[in-house]
Amino acid sequence: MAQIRAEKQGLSSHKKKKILVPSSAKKISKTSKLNRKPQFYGLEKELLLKIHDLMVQSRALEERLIKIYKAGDAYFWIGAPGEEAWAVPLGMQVHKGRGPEYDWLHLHYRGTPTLIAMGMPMVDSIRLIMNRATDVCTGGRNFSNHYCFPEWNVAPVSSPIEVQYLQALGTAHVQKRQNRSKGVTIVTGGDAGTAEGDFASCLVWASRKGFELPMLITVQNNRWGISTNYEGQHGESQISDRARAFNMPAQTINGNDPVESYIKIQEAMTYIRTKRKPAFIEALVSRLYGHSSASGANFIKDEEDCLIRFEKKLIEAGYLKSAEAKTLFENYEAEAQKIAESVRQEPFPESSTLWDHTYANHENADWRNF
Ligand SMILES: Cc1ncc(C[n+]2csc(CCOP(=O)(O)OP(=O)(O)O)c2C)c(N)n1
Ligand SMILES: [Mg+2]
Repeated sequence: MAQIRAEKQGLSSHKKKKILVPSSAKKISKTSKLNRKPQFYGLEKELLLKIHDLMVQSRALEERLIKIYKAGDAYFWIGAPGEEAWAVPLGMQVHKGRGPEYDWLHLHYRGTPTLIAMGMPMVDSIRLIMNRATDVCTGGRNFSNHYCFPEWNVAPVSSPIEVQYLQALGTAHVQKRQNRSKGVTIVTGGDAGTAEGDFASCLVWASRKGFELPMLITVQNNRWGISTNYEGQHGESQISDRARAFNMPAQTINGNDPVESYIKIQEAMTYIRTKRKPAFIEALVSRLYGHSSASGANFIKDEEDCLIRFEKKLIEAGYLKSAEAKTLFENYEAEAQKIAESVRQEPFPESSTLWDHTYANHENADWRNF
């Protein structure tokens, strides 16, 4: 699929972005063994192919979610095609489990690649968008990409943007206080959302001297907030400049490059796990299908496609054949289609379950009980 799209787009028309060479990666590449290719900064072939596989799976799933919406089998789609090169390496480096000893995730509505990398089965995402009672995240009550996995410390995704930056302070605070493990808190969100006070409060509370919090604070900058573009909205040169003012290591990276993402996340995670202090990453990403179904969910051909970019590199390095990449996509696509057909037969939630898991004053929030 990615190849087909590459031909349609014409690879030469890709936006030229400056690729930052990871600082520690330079050192790694000097010691490269024979089976390592210098352009991958020491990452092994096996790891690269794993990243690619997860990116393909996530893309095939997201494109299926869009088809489900367009076929009338869902009310709304929002998701992450175009963020895989950032979000897959993130998910691969999560120490997953339940409780403060493990990493906590406060994701926004573009978390599919991270969860696929953590091992989420595609069916979970499909049941969620199709609002089936079998949806393990919300019982069929929320939008696509609004995940919730208590067993992996994945907090419920919130539709109001940016509130996750405050909620993340809570789990990071517990992790700091307990100081028993290397568990960290990860928070993600978009560029436009950084205009909200929650983002500023997060930087303030994460960085107080003597009580710095073990947090990876991230922003996925796709240069859009629905239909408002980045230009004209920011006085700062880079969003990461704001975090730097709070004395935390902060960088802006090419989130369309999974190698750069993997290495930079690894560096930041190591720092946070050992120092128990925050670090910040702004990842420059693409928005391949616009904001959501509200803006049509059509493919935007001017955006750089991280999957095509990565596949090209892997093929040039001799790690992957074009036909293999095509088959991989087709297999995931067929699997997702089959799952969607089967989920269509599953029941919607009963109206009697409407108030389950909602609370007011420690009681079930069904107003009819009050
Ligand atoms: C508090 C709040 N204000 C406004 C909205 C409407 N809204 C939904 S997404 C969005 C744009 C967010 O843009 P950005 O933070 O850059 O994330 P992106 O969608 O680009 O990934 C807005 C304004 C909302 N959901 N919540
Ligand atoms: Mg944005």
